[in-house]
Amino acid sequence: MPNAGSGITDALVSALRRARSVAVLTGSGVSAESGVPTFRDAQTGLWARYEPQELATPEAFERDPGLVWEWYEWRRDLVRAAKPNPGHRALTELERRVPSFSLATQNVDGLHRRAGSESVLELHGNIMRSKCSVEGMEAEPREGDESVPPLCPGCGGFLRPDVVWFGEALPEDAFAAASGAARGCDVFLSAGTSSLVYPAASLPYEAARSGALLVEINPDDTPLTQHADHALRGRAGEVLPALVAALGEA
Ligand code: BV8
Repeated sequence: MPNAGSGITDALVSALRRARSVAVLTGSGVSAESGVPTFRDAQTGLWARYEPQELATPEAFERDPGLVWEWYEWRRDLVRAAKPNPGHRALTELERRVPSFSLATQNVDGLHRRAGSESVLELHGNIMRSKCSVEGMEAEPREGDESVPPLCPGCGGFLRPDVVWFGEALPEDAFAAASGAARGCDVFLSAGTSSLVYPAASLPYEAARSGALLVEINPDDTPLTQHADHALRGRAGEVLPALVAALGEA
């Protein structure tokens, strides 16, 4: 039995070895071991009195754009200081080994790409990019612009982080590609997510409905656990490398 502790069975390993197509959905739990707090653990220090879901909304930005911008600047500093962990790297290795691979992430930290993953679908955007809150196109502040938030060099409107806020639609292409991959995969891995935020959380169910083997990697239970064929208990930075290692030589 490769790694009984976390529930990695021979059946799972041989299914993964046979897989022609693997689709993955990740959440902030995968970045926790890189020092980027999960969404529910993010609110420490002066941000402790705010619910993330309250700040990550167009309404909050309308009400107090400076506060929201500062929150994202604080989170950007955490991401700048972070490095990909063995969980991120194991997914780049899996991508190399499987003929068709798709990695959809709810994370806005860009760590999958920094780990070398190529087919990354950023369902909720990327915190290190900014866009004009009026025109919507990607934009960076003018040199020396001290205003908070900084202003769009084009129209003078406020810049905002290029992320998807609650109540906003996901990028159509990325979500359509993630849905297609979920429907066409042999094995679907859900790693480090509480499976509570939609429509991303609908992807594992779409995969299961299409006959895929559903694998969840999380130290805790989620609403998805009861639907998983394999619920691997543990931290992504340990379980994902163990799973890829169990596949043996490429
Ligand atoms: C929309 C970017 C409509 C910003 C984010 C259906 C049912 C119910 C509600 C809804 C529904 N459909 C829509 C909704 C509303 C809402 C929603 O889902 N609300 C929830 C809270 C009930 N969805 C939306 O608003 C979406 N938009 O529906 O628009 C629309 C449609 C068309 C046209 C116009 C409008 C937009 C959702 C995206 C919001 N943006 N992020 C930012 O980051 O600031 S969501 C954000 O929160 C993250 O991206 C992520 O998606 C989510 C947090 O979840 P996780 O990543 O899973 O993190 P969490 O902290 O919750 O859990 C961590 C997990 O890791 C835990 O399980 C823990 O056990 C585990 N863990 C910890 N350590 C480790 C670990 N696992 C492994 N290893 C470890 N070491």
